[in-house]
Amino acid sequence: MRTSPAALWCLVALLVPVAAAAEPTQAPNVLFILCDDLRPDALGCYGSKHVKTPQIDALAAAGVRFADAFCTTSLCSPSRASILTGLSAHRHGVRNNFTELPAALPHWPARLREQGYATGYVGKWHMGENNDAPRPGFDWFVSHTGQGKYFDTEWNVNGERRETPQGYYTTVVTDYALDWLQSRQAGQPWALCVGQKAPHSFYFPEPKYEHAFDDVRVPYPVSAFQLDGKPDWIRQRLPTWHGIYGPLFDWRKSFPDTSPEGVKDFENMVHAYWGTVLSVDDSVGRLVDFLKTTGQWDNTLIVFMGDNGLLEGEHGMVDKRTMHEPSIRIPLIARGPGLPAGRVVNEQVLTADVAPSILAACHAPPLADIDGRSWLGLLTGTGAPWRTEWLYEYNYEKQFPYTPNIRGIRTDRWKFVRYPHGDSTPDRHLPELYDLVQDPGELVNLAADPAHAATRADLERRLTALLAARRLTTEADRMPLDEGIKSALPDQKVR
Ligand SMILES: [Ca+2]
Repeated sequence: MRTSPAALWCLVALLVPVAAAAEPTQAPNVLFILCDDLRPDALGCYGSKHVKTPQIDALAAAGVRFADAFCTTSLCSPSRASILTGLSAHRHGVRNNFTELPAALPHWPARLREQGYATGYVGKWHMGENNDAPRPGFDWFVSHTGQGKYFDTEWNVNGERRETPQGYYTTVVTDYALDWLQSRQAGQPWALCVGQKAPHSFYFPEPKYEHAFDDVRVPYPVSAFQLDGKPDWIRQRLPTWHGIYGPLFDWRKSFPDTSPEGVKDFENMVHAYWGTVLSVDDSVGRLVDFLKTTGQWDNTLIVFMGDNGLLEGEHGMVDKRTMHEPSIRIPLIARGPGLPAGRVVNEQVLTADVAPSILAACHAPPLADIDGRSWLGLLTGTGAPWRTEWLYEYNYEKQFPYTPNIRGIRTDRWKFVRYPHGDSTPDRHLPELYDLVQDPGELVNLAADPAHAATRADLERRLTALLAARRLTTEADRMPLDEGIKSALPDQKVR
């Protein structure tokens, strides 16, 4: 049967209002959940064989899962500042874990507050080690100093009182979040940030999950024993605070331990890390239940993510900071009005993209002159061409002398990593070059391979151009002097 042009026009006319009605007409609420040091592969929806996370998996199924999401500095405070402001570390200035987020910097919750949102932050803030006072941009701010504790943390409740509710951090932070959500006024949109401590070290699961993985064997990864051709500092890191033969965040009492039997300490550490994630999944379930039972599920944007990745034995390392894949990969899931369901995005998205994306989803004015881009266009196929390369930066920390300065570039296929000395003199560490398509585990460093000299030269040039575009010439790119990898343990107060 043929359809006449007029009939087609009528059909289009009928469809247009339906399509328009699908667009959200009222400002969506925002529930933002930030985990600390969460590896994507510690979640079921990112392929974990052992960690069951049905609540988080359900969010991914109902929304968008970003398969290639990255932090641009793999460290808590710099990454958190990028997520809030849309800026890279060299621009927001939070370049270590002891720097306050500059109060004058615009960030996405503050922008939503200007648009009439009620804004709340509960949980780990961790920009400004000893300051638990309320920060600008939030109507309600409940946090603590430093890392907080898995049990019985002392909280500063909105600058009004300090209290120490007994119990497990993940449960307590969810209780606070639900208290605030229950007190919302009908008709006013809200944005709530929930800063989870989990699964950050030192890993203490909730008692009911202490033995959840007793039957799972966890060997050291293959890459821990394939360090030939890698820069020397990687071998030097092995027995330190951030190496697999070191104390493993107290899971090993006698160290360094290079014995094969020492893997049992490593296995216990990973089990505990996974255990803390199970409680995060329970927390997500409670928050989602609340939204559904109060009729707010359909009009709430939920963004669930981690602040940085984590090495779990890869290349002989624990902790993060480096530019290797497990250190820079983060989980990122977004679900809400106007977003597709069951979509997996493979473009490289960054921590700095979160702020512009949330603001765009809320139809709020964008933050000016930022480094990140909204990924909403990626979801609808209407955006401009997406980035194909980006800059990674990390600055040597005297308090944690286990990782050199890093300036690196990651393209869709290649990764090139330089380790500047910090005084504009030529690099003293061998760089790293990986073909991420042929070698996703980064086992073979191609930096010194003559067959890849042209690729290395091209990536060096592109990295220099990325830096220069941000006015980070060799002379202008200030960073600490690399004092080398050291065996000393970090100060107890900052671990
Ligand atoms: Ca972190």
